[in-house]
Amino acid sequence: MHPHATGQLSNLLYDVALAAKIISGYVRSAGLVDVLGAVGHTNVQGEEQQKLDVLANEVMKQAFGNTGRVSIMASEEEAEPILAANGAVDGKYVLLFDPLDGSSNIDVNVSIGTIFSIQKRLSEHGCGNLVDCLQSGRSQVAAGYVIYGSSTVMVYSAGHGVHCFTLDPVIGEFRMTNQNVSTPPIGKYYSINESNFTRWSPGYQQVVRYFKGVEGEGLGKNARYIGSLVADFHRNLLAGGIFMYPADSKSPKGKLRLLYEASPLAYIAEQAGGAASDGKRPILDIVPSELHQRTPLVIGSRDDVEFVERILREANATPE
Ligand code: P6P
Repeated sequence: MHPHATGQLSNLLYDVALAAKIISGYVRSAGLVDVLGAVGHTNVQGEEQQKLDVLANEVMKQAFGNTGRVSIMASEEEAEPILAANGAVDGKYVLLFDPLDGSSNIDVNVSIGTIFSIQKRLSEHGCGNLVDCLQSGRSQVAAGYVIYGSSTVMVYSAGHGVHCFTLDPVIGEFRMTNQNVSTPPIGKYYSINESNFTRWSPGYQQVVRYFKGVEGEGLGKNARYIGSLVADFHRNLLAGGIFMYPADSKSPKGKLRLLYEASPLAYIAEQAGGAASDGKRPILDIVPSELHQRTPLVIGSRDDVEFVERILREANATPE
């Protein structure tokens, strides 16, 4: 497919796999070694940093900072982009990542995950810069996540379908366990934090009434909300479902981050035949203006996303 490929992207994905193995080791030994709990300060997001957050962030920086393949990185845990070390400023790629999403769940042994997005740098030579990081999700060359659940599974796409690899602890390698994942167009599940109901717009309240069967003939969906984005997304990707994190009166721009949460997962969703939107437009079409900007997120089964967008449009068209 790519006769001029140099192999750098393949090697970069192996770097992701290496980082995932190391982080998985820390996650699986949490509780046995002193990696649980908070570090006692907050990150750039204002969220209390967990020890594993810091560890996972350091692992990602180490795994990519010296390979010569990446020129600049952006992490949820870092206020500013991180330039590659050792003069690897000519790396072709930009890496954006959430080193450990869902970390509030770490101490209670709930699945968590690493999310990554790979872009090509725009500037030809010299150091990577912020502009290289602020590209729309549509230009990603690859993206994916690693879920540390009952097993450690790496899910990625490089534009030719979505593929899953499960870490085999016996040989210490990822082995393909699911090829060309296809998300059912209508899902079994809806995932949303219903304790925020009173803060949502009337449109989202109406959507959830439909999903619960309070309105209409009922859409026969089950509520599943783990509170760990990667875990909720992964279940919906495989079984069919929709995840929603609306903007609300507390988070007027939404809670989830565009560059290293919504965009990479939207890339995966679309590659698997699903969809991802901010409620109005495709996530992948959003051109970011800030590194840590947030977005509302509606993601998963294609027809479910279209249904939510329709209800939101109708609600906005109806005078309150
Ligand atoms: P809430 C975890 O903190 C996270 O960033 C995502 O993994 C998860 O989907 C979301 O926040 C949960 O947020 O407000 O429902 O607890």
